[in-house]
Amino acid sequence: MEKTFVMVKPDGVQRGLIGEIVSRFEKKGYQLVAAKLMTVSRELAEKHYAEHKEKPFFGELVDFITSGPVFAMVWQGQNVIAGARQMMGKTNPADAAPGTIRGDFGISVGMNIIHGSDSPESAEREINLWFGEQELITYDKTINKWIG
Ligand code: FUP
Repeated sequence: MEKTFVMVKPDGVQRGLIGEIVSRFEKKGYQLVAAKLMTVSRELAEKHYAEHKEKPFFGELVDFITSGPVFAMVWQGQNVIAGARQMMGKTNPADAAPGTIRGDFGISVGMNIIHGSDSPESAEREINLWFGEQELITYDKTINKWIG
């Protein structure tokens, strides 16, 4: 089953949006496979954003993502990589449609609340960068063994 890496950025954590974001992914029907609240080292930030190394905003990007805790997650489901991107909305919240996470809660392109992998290759790279294999939990959410 397809997996993707999703992260609530420091602005989303500070604004109390972790629950809202997790809730939207749960209600959509995706399955949470891993999650952790963590601070990000410059080394990890630079690796994560390596494709933007030459961009003028690279320094600000690394400063921002290391400025406070992030909530890193792995979500699983059919077509979850593209589906998560749709739920997030366009990179610049000014262009993101209402109903998307960035469209509903974001204002600036630098602080746009959430990250999600943009392709199967990025998803694999980012999941391996942010999580150890033992942190990914496999469970069957169709079995109701905890209730009734
Ligand atoms: P996304 O995949 O939607 O997160 O967007 P990108 O990979 O293109 O950009 C990564 C991050 O760089 C964005 F979340 C915000 C930041 N960014 C800027 O700060 N300025 C820009 O002009 C473009 C992106």
